[in-house]
Amino acid sequence: RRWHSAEAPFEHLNPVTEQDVQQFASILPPSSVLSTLPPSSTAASELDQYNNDWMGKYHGKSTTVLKPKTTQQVSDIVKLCWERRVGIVPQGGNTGLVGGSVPIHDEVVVNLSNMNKVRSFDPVSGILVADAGCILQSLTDYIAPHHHIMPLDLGAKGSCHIGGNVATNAGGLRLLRYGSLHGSVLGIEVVLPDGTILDQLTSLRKDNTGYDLKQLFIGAEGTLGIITGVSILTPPAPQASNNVILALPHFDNVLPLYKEVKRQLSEILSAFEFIDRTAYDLAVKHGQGRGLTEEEVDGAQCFVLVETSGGRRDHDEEKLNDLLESLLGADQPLITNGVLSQSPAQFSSLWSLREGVTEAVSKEGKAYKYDISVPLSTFKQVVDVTRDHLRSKGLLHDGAVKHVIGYGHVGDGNLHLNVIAEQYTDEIQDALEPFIYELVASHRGSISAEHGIGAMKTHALHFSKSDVSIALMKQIKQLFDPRGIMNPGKVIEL
Ligand code: FAD
Ligand code: S2G
Ligand code: ZN
Repeated sequence: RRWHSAEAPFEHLNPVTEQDVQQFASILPPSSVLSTLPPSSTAASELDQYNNDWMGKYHGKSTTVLKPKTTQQVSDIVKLCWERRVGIVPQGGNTGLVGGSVPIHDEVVVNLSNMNKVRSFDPVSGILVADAGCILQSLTDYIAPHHHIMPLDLGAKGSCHIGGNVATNAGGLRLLRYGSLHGSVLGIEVVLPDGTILDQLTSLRKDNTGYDLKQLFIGAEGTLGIITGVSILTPPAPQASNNVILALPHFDNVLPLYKEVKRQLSEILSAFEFIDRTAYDLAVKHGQGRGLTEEEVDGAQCFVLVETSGGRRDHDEEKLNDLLESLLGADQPLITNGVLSQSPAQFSSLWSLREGVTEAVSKEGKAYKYDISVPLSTFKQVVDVTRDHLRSKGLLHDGAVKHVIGYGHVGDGNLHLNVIAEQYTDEIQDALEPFIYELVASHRGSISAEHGIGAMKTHALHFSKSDVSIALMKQIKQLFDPRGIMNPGKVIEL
């Protein structure tokens, strides 16, 4: 944030006062008002979990966290902030990774955790209508007995909210099979910056009546309004899921492997995830899933996790076994080994090797995360060029940068380039930015594939969006939030 005047969006905003807290207390039950200001008397330390992001990289100084239970309460709160020109940070599970979910200064945090009711589920159509504060895993558990699954899955499922997922247009591990939230979200209910409730919570598969307004809020990261309800189409649960981890001797084999796996598995392919060797070793080191044997990983430069989801376990297993046989039996095998899960426990353990990388990274050190879209063929080169760049700056050693790793969603062209350091320092930050953004732009990629812009990348939007696009985004922000109270300092630099 040292790159641009983060102060600009805050010049016209007011801090929360005791009178405001009294007003909030007249709208919400006492348990929903956590403030260090009277009449509430919350200790500042109790607000830490709301003021600090998941990585411990972004820190706010909010004095007041509000936890409404109803849409009307959200509307009344927002109306008050609108009139008082008090900044608001909408917050879900606070698992965001770009600093979007915590205050930059002392904005009010509106945390949706208390809005966690399922409003309806139709077991025939699979259409689920839920409060924004429902945790993704809770919704998964709720619809499982009805033989449906959520159309997205991500490592943060135990904490992230469906409202936060929609606000960030989260991608995740199932996008390859079930597509983006821009397709699966059918409707949303949003409280606009002036407190107006926009009820677009339709459950219609088709509704071609005017501009599709909900799309504006999907991925807006809380800068255009607070999502209070989501209507989403959930797919039928596969009768059988299986997975296999493949060890590759060279990264260059990933593309031909992806092509072959798509050809052979076709409609049952549901995930194709890449993990480089260091990412794999860190996942095993930090207990994220049972690793393969020394012999199975011998000489592997990277790994691919393949998941199938189909209608017949025996049919799918036959396809997977044929795939493995053909891969291992080829004249120039693309893989050195493959381990097919033989039990639900092993299925989860193989997934943990991929899903647990984020946790492992955060246990290993302080992560500089670059969630980027670049051509599949450049995944390894981008990681290697970044590592060489840090080495040329004398920063690649213990005490500064420990590792530079790559993993991610191959089918989405989405690489998670993570630089793991002992500490967050200006020297490392300045070595990485704008270097990485220029590298992404040289590949005509995107500086943010799925995690969004947040506070982290507002100054870098121009690497992936034209001036015309950014000007239109600013006009949309101006239209919905002319007083700039909704998540100020995030996504768009006004
Ligand atoms: P928060 O972090 O609370 O907020 C995120 C943003 O959304 C903020 O800008 C916030 O203001 C806004 N927001 C939250 N709730 C609302 C609301 N109700 N209305 C309006 N705005 C709102 N992301 C991926 O895309 N793919 C992954 O595979 C993935 N894996 C992850 C794995 C781990 C272990 C972790 C920690 C994070 C991962 N993430 C991933 C990032 C993060 O989980 C997602 O961005 C997630 O969608 C955030 O949801 P949340 O409820 O935690 O939102
Ligand atoms: C993933 C999680 C965040 C990260 O694991 O797919 O989106 O960069 C990431 O570790
Ligand atoms: Zn991801």
